[in-house]
Amino acid sequence: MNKLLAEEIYYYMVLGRRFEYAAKEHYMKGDISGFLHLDIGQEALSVAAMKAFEKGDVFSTYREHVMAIARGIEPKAVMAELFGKSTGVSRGRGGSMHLFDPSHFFYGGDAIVGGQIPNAVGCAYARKYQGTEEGVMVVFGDGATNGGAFFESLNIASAQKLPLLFLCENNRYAIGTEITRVAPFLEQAKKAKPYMPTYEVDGMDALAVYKAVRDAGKMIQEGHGPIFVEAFTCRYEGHSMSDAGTYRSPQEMSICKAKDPIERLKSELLERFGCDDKMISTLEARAQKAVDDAVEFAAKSPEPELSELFDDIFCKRCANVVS
Ligand SMILES: Cc1ncc(C[n+]2csc(CCOP(=O)(O)OP(=O)(O)O)c2C)c(N)n1
Ligand SMILES: [Mg+2]
Repeated sequence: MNKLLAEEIYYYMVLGRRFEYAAKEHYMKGDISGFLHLDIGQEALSVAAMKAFEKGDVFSTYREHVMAIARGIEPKAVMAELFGKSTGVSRGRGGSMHLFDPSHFFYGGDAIVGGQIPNAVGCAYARKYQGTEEGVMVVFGDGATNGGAFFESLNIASAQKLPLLFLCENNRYAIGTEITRVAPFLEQAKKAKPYMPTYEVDGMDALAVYKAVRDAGKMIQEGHGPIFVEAFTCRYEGHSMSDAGTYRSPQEMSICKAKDPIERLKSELLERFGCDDKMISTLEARAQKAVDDAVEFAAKSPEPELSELFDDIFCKRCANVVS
């Protein structure tokens, strides 16, 4: 890791957090509707994983705004998508959970918990068949590892030696259900162990995440078959905007926040990479400007045309669709 890359990761983490707070504010003002799942607290994982896996295909969860931005999708296009505007990355048709941009090899955002995992398996199979080297990364939560599709995916990815990096973001909760109430252990990598090599990493440590994902990415690209990386992290906000998060105690949250990934990387930049306070302020100001510009762009952008309502759907003027 060099200084420039560490600074870039810091920039995207600050941008990601401020973007999410802006999204929260505009949700409360009524500019954003539908579901909104914030990534606040999990930025080390979202940013460092994307930076470490720059070339291949990425499939992710619905908690993906920061991943999409770190992947290179313009914050303006992401915010406009949350606002449901025609300038959004999915042309205002997907919203928060369906940020989709093939030009950045980023295929969502999936509202179905774990739905992205078999999709990624299919993509990895195609990539192997085509003989491309980059491989595929799929990001999913701890809760998604309890679904059948997850186990089927481990099985076939392993049997076919697919170039697939399974990245589990274990924030210990599926909405309000603590993972150990519905799984026999905290470490979900144990489920993957019979099928492939597994690694655990501190998901609050951006530099550690970067290294783990980069090493795992190289291994899948060298043809060793799938790999499972589990990153332990913490979401600071409720599951979505409709969750007050009352199932977690103030003590639990303060232990979590004491490991804040942005503060941690900031200390590393200052102490290990020789950054000064001025550089940190410059990065933070740039990040804030990107967020302000994104909000302004989204607010001023037009709504999709009513005439486009039936575009991109299988059913044209169906009887059961109100037009
Ligand atoms: C197949 C399916 N079942 C249930 C839901 C409802 N649901 C939405 S999010 C969620 C929790 C998922 O938790 P996890 O996979 O740990 O991801 P996190 O929200 O923690 O990032 C559930 C059960 C859904 N969207 N899809
Ligand atoms: Mg979870």
